[in-house]
Amino acid sequence: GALPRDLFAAIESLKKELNAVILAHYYQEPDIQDIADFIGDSLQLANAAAKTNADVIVFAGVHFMAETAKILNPKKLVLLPDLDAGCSLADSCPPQDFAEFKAAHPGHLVISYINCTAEIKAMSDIICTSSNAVKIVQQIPKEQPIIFAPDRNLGRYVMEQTKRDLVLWQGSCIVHETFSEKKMVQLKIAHPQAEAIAHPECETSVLRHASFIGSTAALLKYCQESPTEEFIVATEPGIIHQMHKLAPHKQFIPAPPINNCNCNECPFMRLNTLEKLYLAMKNRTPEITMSEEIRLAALRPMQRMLEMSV
Ligand code: CIZ
Ligand code: SF4
Repeated sequence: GALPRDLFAAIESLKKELNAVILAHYYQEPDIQDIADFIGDSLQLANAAAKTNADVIVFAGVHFMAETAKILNPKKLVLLPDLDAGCSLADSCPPQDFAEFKAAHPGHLVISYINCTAEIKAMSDIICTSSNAVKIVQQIPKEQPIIFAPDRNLGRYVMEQTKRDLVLWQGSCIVHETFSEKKMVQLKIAHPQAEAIAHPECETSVLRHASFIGSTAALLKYCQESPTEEFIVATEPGIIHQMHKLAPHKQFIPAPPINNCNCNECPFMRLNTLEKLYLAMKNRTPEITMSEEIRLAALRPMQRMLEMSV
């Protein structure tokens, strides 16, 4: 059928009817961020999902994040506006291959970045995020060998920060690997007052030009608190919408990708649209489901992260 003229109003009314909460990631398009009840990075959204009293969680993010919400809320209906909103990083770690990798490294503790599927979480000992990865690795005894999955860039960054050797699964994010070192340097020359900031999923060649490296939440906080007026931002540019809101007088320049494309936008995140979000709520589908066996196995390393992060 035809879409309502005012999608914002229609979504608000469905929200009341379903007792739903809309959680949106910083990389979602601005309209979706503006209608959300809560905006955050994957960990903040997982925490919001764990605390909500709503009956329905509308998850405007990618599949592994909605799965994380379901792991924490088995009784709730978790809707994802577009089921094809996957993640190149999560997909770079297929469960069967990872099982073989684990078997080839007996005695290793498996620490996985939250950007992975429920199956990979279920094969892990501890989950981490880009905010707590360094702190979690530092709590593991030095003699304990560790596999770190799936992001090799975050893994390499954690190795540098902790001075520990980690066995890295060679996965990566197509978005964070598109930033061009050369263009970043040119941009810094053109904007000598600007400070470059980056997410640790970026490659070393980009990270070395950043004066601050952190999770999306840490980057947002940094822009607000730093006296700098101008920033070059090396992560998905959706986050700049919140940067503008938190520091309206400052300038934010998206770090340039290798080609003249908008390929620094996450194509998976951007599959979600306001229309699809409305339709998901109206039709109560597509919904995230998983077996109870996988859910419980994936929950255990998530709980371990929460215990280790206090
Ligand atoms: O690259 C991503 O998907 C990130 C940084 C997610 C998150 O919220 O940490
Ligand atoms: Fe996955 Fe990268 Fe997109 Fe994040 S930005 S959802 S890691 S593909």
